[in-house]
Amino acid sequence: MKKTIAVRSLLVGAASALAAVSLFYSCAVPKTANLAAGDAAGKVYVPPGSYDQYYAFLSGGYNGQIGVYGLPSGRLLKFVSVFSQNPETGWGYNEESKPMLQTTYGFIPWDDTHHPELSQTDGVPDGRWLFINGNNTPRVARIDLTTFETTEILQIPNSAGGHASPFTTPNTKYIVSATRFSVPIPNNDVAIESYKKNFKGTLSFITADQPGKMDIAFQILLPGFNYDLGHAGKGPSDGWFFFTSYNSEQANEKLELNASQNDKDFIAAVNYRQAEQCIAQGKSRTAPAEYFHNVMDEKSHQARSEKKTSVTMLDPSSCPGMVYYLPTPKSPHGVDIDPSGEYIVAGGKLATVIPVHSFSKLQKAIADKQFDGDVDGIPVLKYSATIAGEVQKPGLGPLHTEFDGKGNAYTSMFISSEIVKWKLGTWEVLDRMPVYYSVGHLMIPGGDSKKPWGQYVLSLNKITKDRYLPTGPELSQSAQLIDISGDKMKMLLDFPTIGEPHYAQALPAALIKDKQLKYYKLSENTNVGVVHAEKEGGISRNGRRVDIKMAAIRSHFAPDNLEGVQVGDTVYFHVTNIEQDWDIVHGFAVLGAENSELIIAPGATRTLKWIPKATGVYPFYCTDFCSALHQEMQGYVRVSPAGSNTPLIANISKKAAAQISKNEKEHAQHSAAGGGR
Ligand code: K7E
Ligand code: CUA
Repeated sequence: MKKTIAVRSLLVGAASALAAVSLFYSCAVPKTANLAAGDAAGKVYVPPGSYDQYYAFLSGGYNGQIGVYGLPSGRLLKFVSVFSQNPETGWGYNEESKPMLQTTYGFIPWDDTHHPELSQTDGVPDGRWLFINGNNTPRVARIDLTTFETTEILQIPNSAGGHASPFTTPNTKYIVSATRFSVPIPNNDVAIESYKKNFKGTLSFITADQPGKMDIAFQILLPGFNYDLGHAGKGPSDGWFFFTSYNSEQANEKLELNASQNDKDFIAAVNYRQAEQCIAQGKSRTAPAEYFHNVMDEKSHQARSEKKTSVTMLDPSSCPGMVYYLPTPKSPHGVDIDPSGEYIVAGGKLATVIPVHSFSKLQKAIADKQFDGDVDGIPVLKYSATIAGEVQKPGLGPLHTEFDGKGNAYTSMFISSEIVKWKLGTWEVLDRMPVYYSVGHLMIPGGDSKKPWGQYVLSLNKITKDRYLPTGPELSQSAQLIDISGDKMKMLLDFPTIGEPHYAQALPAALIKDKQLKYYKLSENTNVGVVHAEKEGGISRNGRRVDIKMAAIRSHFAPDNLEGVQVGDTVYFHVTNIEQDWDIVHGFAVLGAENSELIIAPGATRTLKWIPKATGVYPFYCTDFCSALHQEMQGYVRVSPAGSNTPLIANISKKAAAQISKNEKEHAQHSAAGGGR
């Protein structure tokens, strides 16, 4: 709890720098500075009909989704619905996907996503899956990169603020999640003042290499700091994971001031192989923990939720050699490991340098017991024993670092709004590029992996102020594409993003472009409401529940006229798109429905729940312009009073129905089989 003058003046310095930058925004910026001389347009131009070179996956931040953009053009290709309901796709509205958003807090239709992370093989993005974290209700999700659909969501128990997540180990054995907010574990009713005594942090290691089977492999219980970001070691540091923390002061109020007192906070260096060994030796315990695991079944297109009730918990005191603390200035944010696996780069939000630890020095410091005390039994290593170097005068507010694979590092500077290029090993600053404005993360395709594709860096900016046509008080965030193929950075392109792109990942399009699923096989569809052909459509009643099975095909629904529904029934429209053709998508919307439409990929089934409240005739129609006769793709459902005797009819006029029932009677009399519908 020391309050030094130096700390104060640094804080004031940062604050006044912030004010200066704010002023800077509104007037003096030469808006076309540092453009690649004349040829920038040509470098990002992707002619009509041609493909972008990279897929980039940008977190949507507080919209809870992922935006997929092409690079270098910056064209938006798709939104992947993850933790948020999305009316554009029906995600979280249709009955099939609702269980994906189930948590111990109930059905949560929203989250705040921060960090997309590609799966890796031998430390290189492999194009199998993309993971992303839910920050508010701690969760991790898996997105299948053949369908660009979320297929699995795991809730993280004993956690609050799943921010340091879901960074992967080099072969995707584990992804991780750490508590940003320490909380009582298990959470319970205690005085907030008892923070230092009762609040703890957890690090979760999540098995990730088997689709449909994500689970908490183990959790590590740590002192009650704020755990912020993480990255796995690779090469020589493979088997280790590094997490930044701030608030080593363990303040529980006015953190802005009270968590900025200590000159250094910590990076937690975790030997997860040691953790595995301790578990094998029976040194862990089973702790109660409630959490949901939700999986979308590929064949039935139906998500299922399973509630789990315990986790494997490791206490550092019962597993010596598992966790060490590396003192690191000053409320560090990002921690990034260079492609060789030797350097551990921290971003100290309020630091005046970029500190870089050395993994080999870390190993030696542990062997030589170069400790500087401990925190709750966790050894603290001497700063001088692990530090490899400091980048001097890098700029203000270093947050995150990516690498180009050619020995250079690029660090985002939030306060001074720039990207700074520096050299690994000599720590000298090589170049600076102003960005507009207040960059958070930055991203080089593969830039956190063993083999970066070091052609571009994308600056992910928080504030756009005067950069675009103004749109009221709230403006978009933005991305800026910078060419890093030469000695000097060249600004190429500026494009707005939907949502706040905290972090992003990208890979060469060639890795996944030809693996895309074009349609779901109808013959393999096992949804309870599926129809494989038009003639299987129909309506049935079971008490107050009515199930309508429908086929959608250019350009009609079958059946398309429905009667016998009553006010207060619970009606399920199960609509199957029976097309077996790429990109022929149908929609379904019914007048009076209280949630979204359905959007149905070829070969898939989606179900809309509807409780009609008043009698009448309600039209429904296809919402996705699918053919020249798309406007003809419609139908009606008649709603009669509760208890009425309107017969159940699907697609059949009364006259025809009467004729059919007459025929059926005759058939029955002749002991022949009746015609189905
Ligand atoms: Cu720096 Cu959430 Cu990764 Cu945003 S975090 S910037
Ligand atoms: Cu089907 Cu429009």
